[in-house]
Amino acid sequence: VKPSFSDATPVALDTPELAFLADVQDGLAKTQKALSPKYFYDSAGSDLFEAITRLPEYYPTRTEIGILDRSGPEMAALLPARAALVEFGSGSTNKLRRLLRHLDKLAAYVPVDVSGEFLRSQAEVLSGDFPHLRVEPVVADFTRDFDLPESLAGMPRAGFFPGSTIGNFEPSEAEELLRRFGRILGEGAHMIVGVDLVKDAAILERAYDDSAGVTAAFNLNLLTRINRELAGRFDLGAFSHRAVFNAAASRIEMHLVSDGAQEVAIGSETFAFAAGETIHTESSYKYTVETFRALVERAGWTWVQVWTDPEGLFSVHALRQ
Ligand code: AVJ
Repeated sequence: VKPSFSDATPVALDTPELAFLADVQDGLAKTQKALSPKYFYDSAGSDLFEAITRLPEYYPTRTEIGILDRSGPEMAALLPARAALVEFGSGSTNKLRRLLRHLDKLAAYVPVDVSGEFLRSQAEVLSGDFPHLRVEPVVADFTRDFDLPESLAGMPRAGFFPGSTIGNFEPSEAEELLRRFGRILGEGAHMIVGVDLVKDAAILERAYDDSAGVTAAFNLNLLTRINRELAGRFDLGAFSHRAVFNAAASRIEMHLVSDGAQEVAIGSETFAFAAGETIHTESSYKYTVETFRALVERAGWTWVQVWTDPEGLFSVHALRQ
């Protein structure tokens, strides 16, 4: 059901659009206005994110791939033979391929994502290149508990959570996420997690505010999506992208800054912005090996090993239940 706000037809209360509207109105009603980064990834936002991963300033993706290429055999040696590899939030498959190349004894690959059609398209791509690999896509939101398919019963489990996606969560939420992954994967499971490392603020800020303006477009696209899907009236020319390293919280923050005082209507509500007031659209937490190890252990996992790149920009950790 696509609720159009012009006509009076009643709509079901649990449509994704109304959840989106409720999240946006709640977020903009906060003293520090905020929107959830999960809403970045409409089709335009996903394309912009793919472009971000290729930017010279955005080092995480290429650096993580380098670590997986170089140290994949050691990671593979740590994982049990004939395991089911569960990827939480299956992004583009190129990181996975780096790991798969070394996992010739894998019993199954289980991509988990909220988007069913994305999963199906990725499964087709993979089965083309790995014809002997059993692929079992699972449509689920990994921020909630879910059960793995019965067909995996008896297989040792390994989790894969690359890209420093864990950095999008507050540390307390990241701990809860790892605890949940432990429940979902079960006793004796292993995990491989990608984590971006703390570094010079200028390098971090450039990675989230590139000279070509692709990250700015990615951030502003959220307002375009709200205008399109929620009858929002954002004037995109009156908001600016800002990326700042909050050293106290050890996180990059992305904001959309209101250039002047303005009011924005969204559906039946209106939101006032003072000049310079911001919407906090994303946090990307940066860890040291030690602070991430401590988080892993608080979440009930045993930290096993870490691999980094020569410049120490990024890290890939192996954990065990
Ligand atoms: C996909 C969440 C890992 O936090 O680095 C990239 C998203 N935001 N540039 C990140 C992102 C701005 C990315 N994650």
